[in-house]
Amino acid sequence: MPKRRTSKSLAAHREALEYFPGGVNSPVRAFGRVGGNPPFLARGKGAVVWDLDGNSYLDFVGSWGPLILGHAHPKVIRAIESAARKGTTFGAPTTAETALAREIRRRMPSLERMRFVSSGTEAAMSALRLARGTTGRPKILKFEGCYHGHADSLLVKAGSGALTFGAPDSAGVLEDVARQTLVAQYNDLESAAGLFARHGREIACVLVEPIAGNMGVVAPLPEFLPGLRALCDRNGALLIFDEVITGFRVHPGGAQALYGVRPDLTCLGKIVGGGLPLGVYGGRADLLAQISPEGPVYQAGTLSGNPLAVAAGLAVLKELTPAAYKKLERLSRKFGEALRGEIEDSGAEATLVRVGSLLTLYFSRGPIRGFADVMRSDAGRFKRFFQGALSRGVYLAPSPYEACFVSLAHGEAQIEKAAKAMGEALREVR
Ligand code: KE4
Repeated sequence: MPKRRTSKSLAAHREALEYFPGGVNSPVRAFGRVGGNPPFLARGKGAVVWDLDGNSYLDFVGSWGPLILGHAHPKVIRAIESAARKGTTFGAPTTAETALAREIRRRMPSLERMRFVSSGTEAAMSALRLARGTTGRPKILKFEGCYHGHADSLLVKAGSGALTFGAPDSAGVLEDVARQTLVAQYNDLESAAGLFARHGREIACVLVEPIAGNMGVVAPLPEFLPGLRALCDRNGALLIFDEVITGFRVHPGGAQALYGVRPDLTCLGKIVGGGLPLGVYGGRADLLAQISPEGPVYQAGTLSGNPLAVAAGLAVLKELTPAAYKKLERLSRKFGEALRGEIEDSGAEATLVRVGSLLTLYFSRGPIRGFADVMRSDAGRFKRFFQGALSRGVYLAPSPYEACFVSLAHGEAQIEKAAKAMGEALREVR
């Protein structure tokens, strides 16, 4: 394999380390899970990114999900330019925000009313506050391996076996806060039912990624999401779908449309901002009426509903036509089939999980149903596989516990080339 030139990225990382922890502005970018120094990216176009040293890569990170149309889509760039010429932010209402809300609700009717924020973290933390504020209950129930941004209540890991309460998963998160977060096992209704049996009347909400994307991709078992809906209804708790990854990706109406389960509240991010900072939380009108200034639950944001992010989001949603989803599924299926062929030919002990254009390759036998299965996969082999793919010009998510994303900008030839390169990398780590 030709050795990648890396001197400019190395120098850039060295300087960035003087300013930022890990030299990065979000931890996973530091390549801690895969070793080596991260390429500093300089430009992206379509499915390709270039680093400072001029190396090009087929990009399957897509900025962790927003870039369903690929990098620098001309219609998105034009929409941002045109909005910017009128001013970048007002801190006042604009009709563009209403237009985006109209488009969101047309696709996801469970968002009867909503509020724009600037990140998925803000969306999730605001939805939690709304759930607690409207139910008057202190506890929340999440699932091990699911990630919902970095609000204190959500940086909580499963307590030790006996403990049903969460334990802090980060320094700085108070025990008292973590204790209000209950942690169940994904795809295990019994574990959620058990926590409701012990804490039922204290649980304000269940917060779940309807398709897990932050322990790697894990699909919901058929009875899981309907079962959570029933558990919440029986116990007077709210069901919150975190569709920051899945919203507008796995179906025009998100995972809630794909699986036919209507949550009380939904969190959105990534695609909805078209690659600019925008998050959304929304749902039942009676709940949103409790949000300030109409109700007692406070939430605010200087750049909420920012005109540039709203313009970019509108431009992306406009391109997500039924034909676009058909094309995305065809490309993603082709990629999945090619990768499964490479796994078979290589004889590697590996399992590919694909849900739509979300994929993760696990270095273990399947099935991959939840956190325990994921933890059995070989992170060391993933690390070598990742580096092998990168050296062959394929930029995968730099962690075994993340999703890779196919975009509408990926061409058939690029998909084939990537699968072949990943097959070669597989054979090196068999
Ligand atoms: P942000 O605050 O990063 O916009 O969104 C938080 C979030 C909420 N919910 C889900 C399901 C998410 O996946 C995320 C963020 N995803 C991560 C990686 N999977 C973003 C990448 C990063 O942290 O740098």
